[in-house]
Amino acid sequence: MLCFPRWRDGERDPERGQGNKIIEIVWTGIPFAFVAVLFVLSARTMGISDPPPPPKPDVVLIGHQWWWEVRYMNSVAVVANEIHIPVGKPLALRLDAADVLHEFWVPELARKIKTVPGHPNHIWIQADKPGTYLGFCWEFCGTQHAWMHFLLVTDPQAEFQQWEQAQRAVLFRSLRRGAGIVVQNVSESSATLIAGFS
Ligand SMILES: [Cu+2]
Repeated sequence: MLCFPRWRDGERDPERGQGNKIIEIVWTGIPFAFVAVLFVLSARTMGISDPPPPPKPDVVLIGHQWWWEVRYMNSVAVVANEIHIPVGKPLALRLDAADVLHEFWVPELARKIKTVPGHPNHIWIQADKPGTYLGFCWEFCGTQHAWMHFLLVTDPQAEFQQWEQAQRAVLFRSLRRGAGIVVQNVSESSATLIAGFS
């Protein structure tokens, strides 16, 4: 409408106007309202899709050259290269790296997220049905990077609890055996030391 020429012979130039407050308020207010609505919608969606992590994560995942360490914070179970999670429960994962950059990725269940030495990252993960998924390290992290796969197994709640308790029992058995070996070694070396002095 503004570009359409309306000129007839003998007609005077139209009046020039400037500083029309109403027009300025309208053409500033409408885009501002659009941007404000988009901002609120985006902030709300971001909060729903990736909520802030809790102070204590459920699982800590540590990338090593070239394997994954998985620590369950509630049960103190520790496993490697096989992550189990319960179906229907969102879990907060904290991701650390022991040596170099790695990247956690389960294409069917979780987005890519880097593990950075000294800078923990966080991600929420939730499964809706039982299954087994293949996960990868997606950051070149050294000569054996291509083999740095892992399994993500989603269990029904009761099965997950059984699995977690079993892993915890394995850990405690190993610790007890380790403590026994230390005690035995200490007493053997003490005996050798005492024999050497006597
Ligand atoms: Cu890698």
